Amino acid sequence: MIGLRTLGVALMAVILAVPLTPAAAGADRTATGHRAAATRAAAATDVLASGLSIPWGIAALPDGGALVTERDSGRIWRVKPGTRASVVYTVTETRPAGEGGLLGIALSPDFARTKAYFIYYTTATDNRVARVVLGSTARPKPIVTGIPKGTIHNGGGLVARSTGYLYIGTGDTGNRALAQNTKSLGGKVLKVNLNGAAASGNRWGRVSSIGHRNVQDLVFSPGEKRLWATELGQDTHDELNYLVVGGNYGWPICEGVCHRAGFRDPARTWSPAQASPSGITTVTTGSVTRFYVGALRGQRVWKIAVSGATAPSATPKLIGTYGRIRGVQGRGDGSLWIMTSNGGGTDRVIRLRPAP
Ligand SMILES: [Ca+2]
Repeated sequence: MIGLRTLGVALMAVILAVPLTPAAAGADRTATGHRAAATRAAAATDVLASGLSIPWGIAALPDGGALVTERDSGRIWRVKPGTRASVVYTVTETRPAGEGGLLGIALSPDFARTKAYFIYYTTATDNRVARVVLGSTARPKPIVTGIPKGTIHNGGGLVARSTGYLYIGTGDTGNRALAQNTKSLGGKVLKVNLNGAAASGNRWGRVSSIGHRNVQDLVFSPGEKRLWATELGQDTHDELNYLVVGGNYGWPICEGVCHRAGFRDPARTWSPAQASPSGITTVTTGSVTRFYVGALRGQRVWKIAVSGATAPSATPKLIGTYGRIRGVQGRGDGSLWIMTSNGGGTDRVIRLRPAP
């Protein structure tokens, strides 16, 4: 009996050991471990800065940080994971009122050498774009002045192209006739050289495209192949537009998709309740790029598949999770930074890793 029992124990040990051979057990544990890590990563959110009020523009810095503008205070914050956010500059000549104030920000294409960046802000007399050097206390050097200002529809988006152009999104300031007036800088996308002079190829001086109501932000697709912009519509149609030089985007004659000769239809529209789209960015993971748009009234982030000049699908993410969302910034590590826009010193810069 003892011998049989010993044999039985030995057999049981063999049976138990079969699935636990070192190779099989190791592979199993590794796979499970990866799944667990992926699950944790999907839920990873880090508050990178808090206590802000209406952060508006964000520009990624090459060191993994970012510059963030605060609309009403005129402050520019440096935000970086693992460090405390700090004010690096204050735009004292901005005069915030309504939707005006310190708005967009973009690094100059020669930032690595010059540490220069551009800001869009409202003054006592206009909206303007100026050049600032990180680390310098010198006053902003204006490169484009005379963009119409108002208490609403001040535009404010900026994006630079590596080949030396700056694109500027403006608004109609509530005076809708400006959008079709090619002599006004309001309700337009401007394309200028880094010194503010009109870029070659524009049809109307600094004006690249017309018929915009209130351009919020701009972003290039990977490889700078195409330029995209978010635009706030009136009552029915917010827009995602693929921009071309010389294009007429319809406002105020046409809002949303009109199928009308001479006007460019948006690639995508939303109702303002679902969207009120503001910041736009891209996140590339492997060979796949997705666009992300922060929604103010919609209190969400839209994840958008873009194919060529079309945007075939859009998926809402984070509905209601953080309140109003304005600035968004994709990062090379596959994460997405978002900025809330709830006001009262409650706003945050949050990293979602990976992008939702
Ligand atoms: Ca339009």
